[in-house]
Amino acid sequence: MTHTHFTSKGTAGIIVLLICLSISSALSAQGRKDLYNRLQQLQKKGCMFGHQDDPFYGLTWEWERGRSDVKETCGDYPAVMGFDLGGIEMGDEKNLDSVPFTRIREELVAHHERGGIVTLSWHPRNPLTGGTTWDNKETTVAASILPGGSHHLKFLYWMRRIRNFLRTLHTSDGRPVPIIFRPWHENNGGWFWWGAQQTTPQEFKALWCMLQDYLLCEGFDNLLWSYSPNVEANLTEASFLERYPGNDRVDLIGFDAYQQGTEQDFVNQFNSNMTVLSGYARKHNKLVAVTECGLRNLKDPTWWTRVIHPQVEKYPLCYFLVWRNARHEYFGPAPGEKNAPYFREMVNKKNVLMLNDIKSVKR
Ligand code: BMA
Repeated sequence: MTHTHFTSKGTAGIIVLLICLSISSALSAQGRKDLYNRLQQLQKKGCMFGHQDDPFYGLTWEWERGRSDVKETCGDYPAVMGFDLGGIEMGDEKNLDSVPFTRIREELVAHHERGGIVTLSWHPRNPLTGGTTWDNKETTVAASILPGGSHHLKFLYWMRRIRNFLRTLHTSDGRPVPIIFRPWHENNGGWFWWGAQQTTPQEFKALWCMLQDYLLCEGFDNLLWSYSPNVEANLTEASFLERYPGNDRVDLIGFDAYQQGTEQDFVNQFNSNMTVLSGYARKHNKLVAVTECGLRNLKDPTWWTRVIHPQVEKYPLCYFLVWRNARHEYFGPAPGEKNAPYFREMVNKKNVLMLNDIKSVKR
């Protein structure tokens, strides 16, 4: 009896697996490939500028439609816009930064339709404790949501909610929007519950695979997978690979790098880490980006032209994205700010790409 039970369960599992494999190979990930090719072409022209939450709020305004601090500073939208899914797993109406998901959908599709590139990150709550994404004390969270774990079923619901939202990200004629998808970011740090102090490399990779296999199985061939740890001291190819999910699972590699200490430390770390990443990318045909960066509140207004641009232009990067212009902290430009003329000078350079520079490169 028990034996029969196990056999039928096993058979069912194999059938599901075969169906999934045939679905994903039948789709042959065309959307993903097209986006990869477009990014590769664009990278030959220059490096795109990106901004998180660009159309939602700025230094002096909130939620008004049609506005953008970047556009109001230099006359053009950023080439790349970043949005965050944190909270979608709970069925919330707004993400962790109070942006309504309906508005995220609207702006993400609009940016794609005007010829821009979009990227999604995810700051999920802690599925074991119910705490925030930064609730980092427990080291058993990953194990609890992996298959066999006490909270696996709960996490399956969370992934279903992501799936349901991703399914709505299509153009008016029903075509899925190609998206740079960047889950489990800054995973080498210890501030998120999926960090290096909270998970073993095996657990982390299992987390990545669980989410990726689920979404592939659900038919998402429009996601380009981006792996982006934080910059770190003494990065080597071997240390980079410790938590890397594998070449067959990642299309774009990058890092998140904020200037928090001295300018010299930032520049040194940027270059030492980028040397490793771009070397690896060249050997394995991966795209490279600075997936997040910034200097909080642009304390040095010349940062754009004097610090970040000279680093970015040394490497074959497809984009660099600065974080959001929130009230309490901002990383992008805004009209009237001291940094605005330096920002304009930077985006006027031939090798920095804004929306108008990328529109003509096919979608
Ligand atoms: C952080 C800060 C937080 C924010 C989070 C997710 O870097 O900007 O205020 O909630 O990103 O966007």
